[in-house]
Amino acid sequence: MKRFMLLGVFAVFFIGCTITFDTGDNNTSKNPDLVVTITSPTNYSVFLTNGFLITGTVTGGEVKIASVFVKIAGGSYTAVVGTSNLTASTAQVWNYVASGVATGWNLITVKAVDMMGNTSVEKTCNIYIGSGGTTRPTLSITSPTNSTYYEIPDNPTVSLIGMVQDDGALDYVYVRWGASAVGAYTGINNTHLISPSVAKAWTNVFDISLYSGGVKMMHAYAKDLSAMHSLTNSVMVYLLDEDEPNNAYGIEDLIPSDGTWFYARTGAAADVDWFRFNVPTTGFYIMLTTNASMGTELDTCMVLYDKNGTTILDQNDDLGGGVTYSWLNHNFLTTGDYYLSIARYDTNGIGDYAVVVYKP
Ligand SMILES: [Ca+2]
Ligand SMILES: [Ca+2]
Ligand SMILES: [Ca+2]
Repeated sequence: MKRFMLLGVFAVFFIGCTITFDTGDNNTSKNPDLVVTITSPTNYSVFLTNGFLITGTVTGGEVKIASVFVKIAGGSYTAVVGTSNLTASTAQVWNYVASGVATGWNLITVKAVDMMGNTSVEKTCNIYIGSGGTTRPTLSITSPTNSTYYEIPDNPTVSLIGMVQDDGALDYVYVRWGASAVGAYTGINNTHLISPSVAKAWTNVFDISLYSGGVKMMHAYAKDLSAMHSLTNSVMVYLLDEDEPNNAYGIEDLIPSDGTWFYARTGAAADVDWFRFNVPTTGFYIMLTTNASMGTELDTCMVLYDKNGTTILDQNDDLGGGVTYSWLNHNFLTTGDYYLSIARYDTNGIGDYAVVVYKP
C-alpha cells in the first residue's frame, strides 16, 4: 500500500511540470542569455605600441560565468582575470590588457563559458599594431610627367602614379586634384597601414569626365603612423575639350555658344580643328581665340563657315595690335548650326589655344 502511494506522488510530480537538465554540451540554446561583447577597441583600430586594453561585457542569464576568454591572432584562449564564478544576470564589464602582440594586423576573438559548460557566440575585432618609425616618408610622382595633355572625351580618368617609402607604417598616401596644394586630400585605400621599407608603387585614379579643359594640378604626400609627412609633390597636366580627329566638316567637335571657353591644340603639324556651334537667336556673335596658358602659344587663323560647311562667311588671322590670336564679330541673320575651322596661320606648327563663342 505504501509503495502505491509513493508511485502516486511521483506520477503527480511528472504530470505537473517539465524539467530540462542542461548537460553542458556547448549548445547556446540551453542558455541563450550567455552573451559576450567587445566594447573597445573598435574594429580596425590602430595602436602605435604593443600594450593596449581590451574591454567588453558578459551576460550569463541565471547561470554563473565560468570565465571570459580572449584569443589574439593564432594564439590560444586566455581566461580574463575576474570573470571566474561571476554572477552576470545583467551585463558585467571585463578588462584584459594585451601585450607582446605582433606588429601588423591581429584578430581578437572573445568567448564566454558558463558554469554549465555552455559557450557563447564568439565575437571578433581586427586591430593593427605598428609605428611610423623615426624618419618621415619619402614620396615621388612618376606619372604623368609635367605638361602631359589629355583629351577629356578620350580620357575620362587620369591616373596619378608614384612611389612611397618609409621606415615604419603609413597612415595613407594622400592625393588631391586642384589648382592649389592647400585643401582637402583623400587617402588612397590600399596605402593604409602598409610598411614600405623598400619603395612601393601607389596609384590613384581621378575621374575627370565632368571636368572642363585647362591647366590642372595633382598633388600627393604621404603621412606615417607617427604623423610625419613627406614633402608634397605636384604635377601639372593640360586637359583638352577637343576630341581628335576633328579635321574636317562632318567630324567636327560641338562647342558651346554661351561664352564657355573650349580648350584645344594643334598637336601635330598641319592639324586643323573644326567646330560646330549653335546660334539660338539671330544677331551679332563674337568668336575669339586666346592663349590657353598651356606652354605653347599658337598663332591662330579662324574661318567662319555657313550651315553647309563650305561657304565662307568671314575669317580672321590676327586680332591686331601685335596679338596673333583671332577675332570675329558676325551678324547671323538666321538661327541654326554654323562652323569654325581653326589652325595655325600657315597650318604648320604645334600650339595651344582656347576658343569661345558668345552673344555680347
Ligand atoms: Ca617614418
Ligand atoms: Ca586639334
Ligand atoms: Ca584637328
